[in-house]
Amino acid sequence: MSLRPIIIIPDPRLRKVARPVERVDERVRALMDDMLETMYDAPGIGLAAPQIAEDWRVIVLDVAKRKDESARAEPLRLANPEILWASEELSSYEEGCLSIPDYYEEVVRPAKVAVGYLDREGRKQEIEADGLLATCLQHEIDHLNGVLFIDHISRLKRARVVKKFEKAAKTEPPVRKREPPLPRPAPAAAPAPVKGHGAAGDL
Ligand code: K1U
Ligand code: ZN
Repeated sequence: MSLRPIIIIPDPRLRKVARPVERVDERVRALMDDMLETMYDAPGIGLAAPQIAEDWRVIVLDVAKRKDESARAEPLRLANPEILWASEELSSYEEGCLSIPDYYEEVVRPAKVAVGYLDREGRKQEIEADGLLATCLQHEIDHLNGVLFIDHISRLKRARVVKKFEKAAKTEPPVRKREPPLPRPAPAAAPAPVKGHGAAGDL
């Protein structure tokens, strides 16, 4: 498994319609595993293959850790996901996107969905979702069609955020900036003996 760089807007690869997977083979499984590792590391609750510049209809999700970091991982790996049904009832959620770092906005989408897909073994599956999982599935499937969550917000807000990232792209490399790792604590060294302050029992 390996960590992959996440591309950010205005990278044109985020606007392409991704190719369907013909067969879930070892290469697709390796891609799914790389994507999960990259998503957990980001950290995020979902990731679509185009976000790591892979032109395949593959998404991964794990919404279990959204509220509770210590919750057990519940990874989902989906190839060729398709929305089979969406509720008329709508819900609003403040969404973010790893390809649009540090920008959050309310998005209104169907509250419940049924999604068909191929799992890690290439078996046909169906999942019914509501709440955050329904939101995240729709966000990730949008990525496979070159659609970003900012396409669901007002034209004015979208123009503002796109302009900001276009300006940054002229001066910075087009991958998501990562926080530098925290400095490791220095290995505990034996305290130097202080003359005249020896505790009772010192040799
Ligand atoms: O597709 C992506 O860019 C991932 C995105 C998924 C998503 C988030 C919120 C609503 C719908 C879809 C993210 O994961 S953004 C980061 C995020 O939500 C998060 C960050 C830290 C801890 C937990 C979640
Ligand atoms: Zn996204």
